[in-house]
Amino acid sequence: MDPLAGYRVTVRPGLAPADKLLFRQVVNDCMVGAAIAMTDDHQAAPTRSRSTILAAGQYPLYGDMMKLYGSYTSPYVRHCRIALIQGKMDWQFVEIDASESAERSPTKKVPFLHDGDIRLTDSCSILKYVREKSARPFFKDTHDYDLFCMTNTVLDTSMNLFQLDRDGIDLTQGTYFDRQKQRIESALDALNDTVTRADMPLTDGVLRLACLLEWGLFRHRFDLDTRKGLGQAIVLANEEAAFSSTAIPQRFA
Ligand SMILES: N[C@@H](CCC(=O)N[C@@H](CS)C(=O)NCC(=O)O)C(=O)O
Repeated sequence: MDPLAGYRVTVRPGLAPADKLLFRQVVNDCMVGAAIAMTDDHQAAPTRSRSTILAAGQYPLYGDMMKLYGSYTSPYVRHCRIALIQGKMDWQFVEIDASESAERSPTKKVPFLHDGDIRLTDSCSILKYVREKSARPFFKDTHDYDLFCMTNTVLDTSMNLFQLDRDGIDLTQGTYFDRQKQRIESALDALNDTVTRADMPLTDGVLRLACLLEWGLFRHRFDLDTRKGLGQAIVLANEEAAFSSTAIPQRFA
């Protein structure tokens, strides 16, 4: 008889049907001996085999676990992953594509987070939730918050132009497109000398900036050749393991 048969598994009351389904699939996988991921670093997720789980007397209650939905390329999702890793939270990363996010989130964007009955639809609210839950500060001061806001403006603008570009829209036509491009360049110039070693350990403002910069370089949205301060900000950010371990995997290049 399978040693897991009859194992008592409790599911939180009010669990969403989709989560119940996922939970059942994981239990079934476990019963037939599939390896399952159990780590807070989901990028390099090692797996534990069923025999290891049985030997350790552990059974993962995935259905109850906090879930972050998103992609490995999104800078917004990356910032949330960093906060979850830094907070040593018990969580699971669920990789989804644009059609799934369009179905599962009212904003049709990633990230979104499910934790029991809690549903969050934006990286900002997710960060606040995770920082509070892990008793870590969210923004050192007003200056740090402004750094985050300005970075977010560049990020949202760059992301919109990136998506329009991908759809084949001609971005050379239109004064509003010009204004968007100027906004990115002038804000990057302003951000160039904002980050120094004094900002270590990394604040959420600096983390946001570093997530934007690595994404922008990855997607060839801007270059930093004349912005040495921003290059230095990336170097500083990579001293933090939670940042370097969440880099955009090369398989997406
Ligand atoms: N304000 C949102 C922005 C998130 C966002 O723009 N996510 C992108 C992926 S990097 C997305 O889902 N875009 C899909 C779309 O715009 O349709 C947040 O901070 O979470």
